[in-house]
Parts: sequence; structure tokens; C-alpha cells
Amino acid sequence: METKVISTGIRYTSIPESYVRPEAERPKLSEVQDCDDVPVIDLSLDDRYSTVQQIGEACETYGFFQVINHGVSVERVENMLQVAGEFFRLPVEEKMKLYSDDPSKTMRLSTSFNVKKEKVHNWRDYLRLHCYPLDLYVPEWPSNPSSFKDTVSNYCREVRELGLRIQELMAESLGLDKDHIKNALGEQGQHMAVNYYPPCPEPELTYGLPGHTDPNALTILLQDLQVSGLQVLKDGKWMAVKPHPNAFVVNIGDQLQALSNGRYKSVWHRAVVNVDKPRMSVASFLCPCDSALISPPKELTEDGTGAVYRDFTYAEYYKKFWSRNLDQEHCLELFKN
Ligand SMILES: O=C(O)CCC(=O)C(=O)O
Repeated sequence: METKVISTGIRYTSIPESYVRPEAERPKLSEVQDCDDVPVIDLSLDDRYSTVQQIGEACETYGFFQVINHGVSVERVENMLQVAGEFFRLPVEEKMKLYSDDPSKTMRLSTSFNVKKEKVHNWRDYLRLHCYPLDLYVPEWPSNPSSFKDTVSNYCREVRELGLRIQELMAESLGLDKDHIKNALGEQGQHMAVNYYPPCPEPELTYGLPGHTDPNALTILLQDLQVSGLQVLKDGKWMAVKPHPNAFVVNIGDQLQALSNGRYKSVWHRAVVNVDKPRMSVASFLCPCDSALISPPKELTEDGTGAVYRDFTYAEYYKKFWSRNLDQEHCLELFKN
């Protein structure tokens, strides 16, 4: 099946057959409710104990939360969104120079999710970048727009700091030493998906991204402020997460679910599309180093329950994740004891 990017600037009047989901798998948008009680955690407060409590509660109950006053400057965020928009508005021939559907590439423009594996495509193009260490990867990033490398590097540095800070708070919220997660995950990689969802003439029939969990440790998502589209599964129902000004959405990935022995949930989430407006999001993923052995600390298994998942390395998990389609069962299920 021929697949190419959909951010061509051409408005479709209907979606090609290869994007149409079978009836039972469609998003049923009229049944989705707004999630009004997404925890919003202010990271500038002095009361660390209270911040740790809030994070612990959000991770156990929701698997995700939003952070405000997070230390990434408004200017960095605005510049990131600006340059991402400029990139996707480039002529399609220019963008196609970076196209690849090989998930092992460290820089590529692609479309949908995993075009070689999936049966039905998704209404999304994305630029996927490895971002750490910056010195190693920035040279291969797009040089058009000309400000891309500088702008995105600056954004990546600040987001990484934020992610590591959140991991300390999470470790404390699990009753562990503040550096436990950072030490267990080794020198963490950092990847980015710059997602672009063009207007879609038939949003009821397809997804930007179907329901999935993230295979990494922690995701920091910058949502388009003007156009919503992120939905999370809560108590068996899909809920829309409205963008909160100057906030990031943070969600637990599969590795922190395993490391916390299932206490914190790697939440199912998806992106839906709309008729009128393009939508963008920028997902930053912190990933354990390949050799990190993902194993719950004894403090979290000694209540007699034992380890929920067998030990595995991140390299083993990541390979398994990309060998499958996105909307299959939770990949962690394959590692259950
Ligand atoms: O666009 C969104 O809001 C979600 C993006 C996402 O889930 C991803 O990139 O993995």
C-alpha cells in the first residue's frame, strides 16, 4: 500500500480507504466527556511534601497530570511551536527528503505510526528526533527552517531538566530515595515526536493516534493551545484533556509502571482529529538507557505481592514494542510474571 505524508497543504474532501477504521474501532466522539479534574500541579511551590503527595496521588489515580510553573520559559515553548509549524508548512518535496518508515532511524519524518506493520493508517505526520546527547544528534536534524536546530536544542535542554526533576518527585512519592529512578534508568535517552495532524474531513472514522501507552519512562507533552485532541482512558471511558495555558501534560510510561511494580499506571491515551484546524503537539520522551534493567526495588515488593513483571532490559522492551502495532494489548502484559 502506497503511503506518503498527509501534510501536503491539500484539503481532502474524504479520507482514503486506508485510513478508515472498522466500525467497532472508531472513536465515537459524541460519547467522549471533558476531563475537568485533571490534576494541575504547581511546581513552584515551596512545600515539597505537598508537591510529592500530589504527584503520588495523580500517578496512582490517573497516570497523568499537568504541571504549571515548571521552569521551561514561555519563550522557549512559543519558539518550539513556531518552528514546528514552520517545518510542517514547508513544501512537501522539501519535507520528503527526510522521510523514512524505518523506526530504527534516529531522525526521520514519517506518517501514521508504523506504516509497515499497521493495517489502517492514522491521520498524522510526525518528525521523530533523538535528542540526547545533543552534540551527537543535532547535526542530523533538519536545517530548514534555519532556526530549527537552535530552537529545538534549547527546548530539549529545559524539558530534560524538568523531566529529571519530576522523576525525583516521583521517586519520593513512592517512598524511595529521590535519585532512585534516575539511578535505575541509567543515562537516559531523550526522543521527541513533533506531531502534526492536518484537518480531517471525516474525524469520526479515523484517529490521529489510536489508543496506546508510551513504551518509555516519562512523557512530557506540549499540547496545541488552540485545538484540543488528546484523550485519556479513565475508568473505562475516553475523556478529553483540554489544553491548560502554560502547562505540560506529563504521563507515566510503561517503564515507570514496571519499576513502580504496577502502582503507577502507564495510561492509555489517543489523539483525535477535527474537520477545521490542523493540530500540533510535541511529545518529549525520557527513555532508560538500553542496558538498564527494569526491576522494582525491594521496598515495593516486600508486602508479599512479589514482582508483577519479570525483569527485562529496556533494549528488549523497545524492540518488542516496535515489532507490534500500536493499538494491540498493553505491551507490558507480555512481561507479566
Ligand atoms: O497529540 C497528542 O496529544 C498525543 C501524542 C502522543 O500520544 C504521542 O506522541 O505519543
